[in-house]
Amino acid sequence: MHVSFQHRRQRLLAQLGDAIAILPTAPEVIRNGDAHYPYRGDSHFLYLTGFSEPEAVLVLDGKAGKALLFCRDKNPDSEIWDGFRYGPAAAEAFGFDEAYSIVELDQRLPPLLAEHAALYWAVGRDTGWDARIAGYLQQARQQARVGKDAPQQYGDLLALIDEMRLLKDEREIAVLQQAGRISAEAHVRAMQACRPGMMEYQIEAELLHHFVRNGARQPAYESIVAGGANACTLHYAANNARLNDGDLLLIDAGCEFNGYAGDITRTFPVNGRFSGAQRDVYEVVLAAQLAAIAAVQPGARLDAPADAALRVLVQGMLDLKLLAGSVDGVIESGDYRRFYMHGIGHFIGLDVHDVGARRPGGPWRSFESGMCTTIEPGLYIRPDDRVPAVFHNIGIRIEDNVLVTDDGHQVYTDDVPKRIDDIEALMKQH
Ligand SMILES: [Mn+2]
Repeated sequence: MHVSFQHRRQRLLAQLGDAIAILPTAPEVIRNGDAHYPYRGDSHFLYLTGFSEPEAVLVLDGKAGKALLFCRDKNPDSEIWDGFRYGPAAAEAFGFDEAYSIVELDQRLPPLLAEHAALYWAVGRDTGWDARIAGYLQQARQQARVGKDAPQQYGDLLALIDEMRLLKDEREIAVLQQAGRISAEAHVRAMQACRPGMMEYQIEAELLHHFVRNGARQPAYESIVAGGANACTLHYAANNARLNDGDLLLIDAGCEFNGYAGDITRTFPVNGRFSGAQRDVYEVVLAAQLAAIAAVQPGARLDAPADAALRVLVQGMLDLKLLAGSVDGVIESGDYRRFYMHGIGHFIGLDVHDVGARRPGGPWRSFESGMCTTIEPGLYIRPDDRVPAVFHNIGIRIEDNVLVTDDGHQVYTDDVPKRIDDIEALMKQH
């Protein structure tokens, strides 16, 4: 299993040439008192190591072509309380060339830096490591007086890793698909459980239940379970209102499975039947989503899905009399932002909003096989005298996760229905 992590480190080492790179994982974070938030390692670190313990640092020695891990020591007393630690035996288990105790980092790093002319790290991320690395550099320069060089060139390590993470490898695709499958099943469970009178958090519980049961201990982000008007709050997270007969329910939720995120949104009627007005708005959003997904093709520009969705959404806004004018005029003026005020989607991977420059150096880049993106148009109609009252408080978003393949794309979150007939049929069974 560690072969793919080794392979990624080798690919990065090849780019580093004679440089050295330092990559710490994320710190543990106190929630309150002496209780911690559930620990989650740094995504870049996890991508290159698969090593999920805190207090660990990866060092890539470009000159020697070696990957070194600094990690917590074995500690029988601590392990009684907090569980197993690999200790430096992690070297063999995870395929590092060498592994050392984290307490040796301060002493081993300066002489190692003194061997290299260039240094890469996560420059300027405000993690405390800028200052720490400045200290190591100072010591390395002092050692340079006795006949060694210290790094004189510095680079942003994350920019290199971001480019790698942008194109998912086979192992990542398999894990993403599993995260997508579990997330989709959880949405099905939520649709089946939903009844008028329930609380939003009771539906959230259905989602979390399915995630955890399937080995995804955490959601990839705070679940949005938004009934009725709450759906018009884009990042609604209170999840504590009652679900009313006749309202829609918007759920934006996905699990994190083996470090990888799922991110699905569905909107469906609390009572299982769309009203006429809900149906009209829903069909516009669904048509926009399908048009955007169709535009996800290798070689197509990254902004093609946004353009495709926007034209459909704006035509729908005109047809529903939310706005007046022409499609081009409304796009030009930006008036559509009253009802559609976010982007079409984002890359997805280890981070739910995953890394990767969309316009490196200016022009849009194109889709390539192995990229993974969400497609999530929406319409949010707050009460407004200028808008037919029948549409007030309708908020609809439909989101799927899409993998770019060699000859097109694959929507791998479609185990949960999104066509009106299919949603109503599923909810009718329950
Ligand atoms: Mn999303």
